[in-house]
Amino acid sequence: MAPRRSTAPILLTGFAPFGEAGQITGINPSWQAVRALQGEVIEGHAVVAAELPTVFGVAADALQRLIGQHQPALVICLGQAGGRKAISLERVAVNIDDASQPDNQGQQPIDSPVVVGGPAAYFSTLPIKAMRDAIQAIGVAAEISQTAGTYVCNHVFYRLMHALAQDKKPMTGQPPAEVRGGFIHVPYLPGQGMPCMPLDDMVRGLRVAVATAMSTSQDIRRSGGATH
Ligand code: PCA
Repeated sequence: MAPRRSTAPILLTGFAPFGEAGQITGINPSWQAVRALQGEVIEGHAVVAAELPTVFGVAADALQRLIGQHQPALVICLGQAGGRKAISLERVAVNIDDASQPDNQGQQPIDSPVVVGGPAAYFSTLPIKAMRDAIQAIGVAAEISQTAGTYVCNHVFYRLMHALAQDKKPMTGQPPAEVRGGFIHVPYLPGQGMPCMPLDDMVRGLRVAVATAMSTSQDIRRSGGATH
């Protein structure tokens, strides 16, 4: 039986190391950060942390299985974004795979849809502005990002939002549970490359972001846009 909503866990995922930075250090900061919160109770909900393979298709299938298994109240997937200097709250997932490098199984899709016939894009259903402000308020760098790229992170983000959108369709006659979902990119850890952010800052930022997602029903309206 599915757990009651009030006790449903928070599902957080990170990715396996990939690419040059991953091969050199054997680390993906997204997994390090979510692993640190495994078992912690935030706003009355226990965190379940899981590592996804950095592989098109396989990662999204694994995520869908985890959602079915845990029936979470909230799902946030995280990934590494080398070159960024702040915790990035992603606004939108696009229906395109366009890989600039092979994934961990050597796949390199170019200009193919994530879901054939799916909508062009899905917006995050997280209160990203409130989350950004809450992270900044504890002194950790945070920003709104207008693109999660077109690699495995965007792929998983899109499949997450697609799955949650499908779940909303009434199939049982029961009122559908509104499960929020979204994606956060994190910078390199020290030693992986520059710019970087200490793990402790990432974990503190993530903790407050998750708490804000659980406690904020209506996002705030303050600009998160770039000027170009
Ligand atoms: N970052 C990659 C995939 C896995 C990860 O951690 C991305 O941004 O697509």
